Amino acid sequence: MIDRRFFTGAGGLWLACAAVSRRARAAARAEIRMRSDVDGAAVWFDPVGLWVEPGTTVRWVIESNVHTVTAYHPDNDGHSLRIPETAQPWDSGYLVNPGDAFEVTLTVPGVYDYYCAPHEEGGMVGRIVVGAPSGPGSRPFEYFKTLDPVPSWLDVPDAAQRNFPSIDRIVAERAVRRH
Ligand SMILES: [Cu+2]
Repeated sequence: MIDRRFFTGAGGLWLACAAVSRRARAAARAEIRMRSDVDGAAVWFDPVGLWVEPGTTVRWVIESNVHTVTAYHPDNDGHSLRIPETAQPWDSGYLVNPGDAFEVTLTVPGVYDYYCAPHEEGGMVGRIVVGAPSGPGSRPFEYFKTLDPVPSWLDVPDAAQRNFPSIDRIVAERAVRRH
């Protein structure tokens, strides 16, 4: 059931991209589900890695548990900058009911890393590549330690670092699922 739903979503994304190439700048859309196992011990974004065309509206939907969708950006509690410099940061706030959704339209090309505020330490993070990968999200997690002066941003927790799919894999596979 869950697998079928995922493949339906991926097919929809492919159709949306194909439509964009045929009709100039149609409204491309993609969906990411916010999931949990029964006892809440495991939580994740599905897919965890996604490639989209610039201008795509990405929609996150709660399937179970309570989550946020929050961009890695200093405006969000001092997190390190891991979205393009000129992109608008976002924070959904708490989404608590199944079916609750939040969406952003991503126009600036580059890599966007984001997290779920209550579950970041548990590794609930995701990565979206918009067009060609570039920007702070394409750099190593410690990149800001070499800036002068060094910003007092938060480190990305180890469990979170481990769960980001590589940019190469996202570009090659378009949608990467947690295994
Ligand atoms: Cu969460």
